[in-house]
Amino acid sequence: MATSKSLFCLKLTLIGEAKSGKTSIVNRFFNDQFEEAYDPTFGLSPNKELIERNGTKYGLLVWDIAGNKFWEFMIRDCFEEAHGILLIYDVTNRNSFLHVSSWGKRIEKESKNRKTLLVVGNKCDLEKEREVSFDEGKQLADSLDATFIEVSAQNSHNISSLFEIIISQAIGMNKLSIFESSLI
Ligand SMILES: Nc1nc2c(ncn2[C@@H]2O[C@H](COP(=O)(O)OP(=O)(O)O)[C@@H](O)[C@H]2O)c(=O)[nH]1
Ligand SMILES: [Mg+2]
Repeated sequence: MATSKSLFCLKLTLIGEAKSGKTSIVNRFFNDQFEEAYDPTFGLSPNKELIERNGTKYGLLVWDIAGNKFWEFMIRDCFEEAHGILLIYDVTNRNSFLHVSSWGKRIEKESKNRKTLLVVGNKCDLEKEREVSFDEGKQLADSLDATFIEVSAQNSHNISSLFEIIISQAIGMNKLSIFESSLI
């Protein structure tokens, strides 16, 4: 039972190739900001906020993980711990799509308990440079039994919907852990 000092803790992890826009999506959602310049994430960057849904308070923890091979060992730990996983690719970069496709299959195979998964095509503002169609993204999501959404961290398109979907699906699907509020 949650006490007034404890909260349900909802943990989300972002997975995606370097430069797919993970940090930008988190920055847009938490701070409503966007940086044009690329500043690589080092290791693991946790973001946290208190949210309330249907009269219940939750501590939302979002792990933004560096997208290169060196940090891959951490991705496994984070996805095992997470209630919800955002698989992020850049619609203007086919490699980033193949990257999340292989991560999605790994998560399906290796994960001990069932996860809430969202496949996210970012940078949909760059329509002229698109390399991955909406239908391909949707097909990947369907094959992983995941929801699909296209977003833009640059112009905010669908960013709040993306978090609403993953938060409500993760709350609906998981027995969330209780977390001491002093840690949030
Ligand atoms: N046009 C456009 N550029 C974006 C978008 N999201 C991120 N970027 C740019 O892509 C680069 C990489 O973004 P970043 O969030 O650091 O990627 P990360 O390595 O996955 O965390 C940065 O230069 C961002 O400004 C987007 O939605 N649209
Ligand atoms: Mg980053």
